[in-house]
Amino acid sequence: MKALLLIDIQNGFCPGGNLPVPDGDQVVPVANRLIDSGKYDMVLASQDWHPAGHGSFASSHPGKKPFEMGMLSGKPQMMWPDHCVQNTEDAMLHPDLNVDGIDFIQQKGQNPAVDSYSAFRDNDQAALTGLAAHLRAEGITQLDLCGLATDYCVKFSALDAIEMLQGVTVRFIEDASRGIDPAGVKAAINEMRTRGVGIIDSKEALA
Ligand code: VGL
Ligand code: ZN
Repeated sequence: MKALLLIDIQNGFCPGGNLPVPDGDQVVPVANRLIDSGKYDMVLASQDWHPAGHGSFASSHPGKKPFEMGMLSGKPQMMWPDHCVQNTEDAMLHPDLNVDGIDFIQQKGQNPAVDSYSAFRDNDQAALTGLAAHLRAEGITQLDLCGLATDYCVKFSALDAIEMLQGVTVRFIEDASRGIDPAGVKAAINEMRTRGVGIIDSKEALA
């Protein structure tokens, strides 16, 4: 059972969105080729889905500017611009993404007191989204991940998949992903590789 997990391919993380990842929209045609390939038994997507006034937003912390560090529930937290607020255009999956080919959407980031980069659990690791249980119940043996952003939500999802889905082969599809910070992307790929994530490109995934 092979599954494809598309991370946060949303307007908010594409050019014109509130937290744009450079060239974020360029993952869409690659993701569509993967979705349409017939190589996957199941296609899943995550969707960053914050309530207005979420605690990861700089605007929720008087005096804080976006991309500064702040604190959230006693822990260091990157202060993000307001993004992916529930039921806004910014939170919608990219309009060119083949959503008809997606079997399951996992929303995350609803708790205003904690951020959730991973599609599997909140950053404090307290609350699970239920995605791991769903994938286990489906009996998946291989999970390929890609999307936005490599240095945040893709990385944390891949590392959680390694930890929470024992025995499942986890692979990161590099050319179907983009990151916020080039140095962060390099470090994220090294960390994923060190922790047992396979680093591949879409050509290999489609082979
Ligand atoms: C993400 C920052 C804040 C992501 C989500 O999808 O990588 N990054 N929320
Ligand atoms: Zn977010």
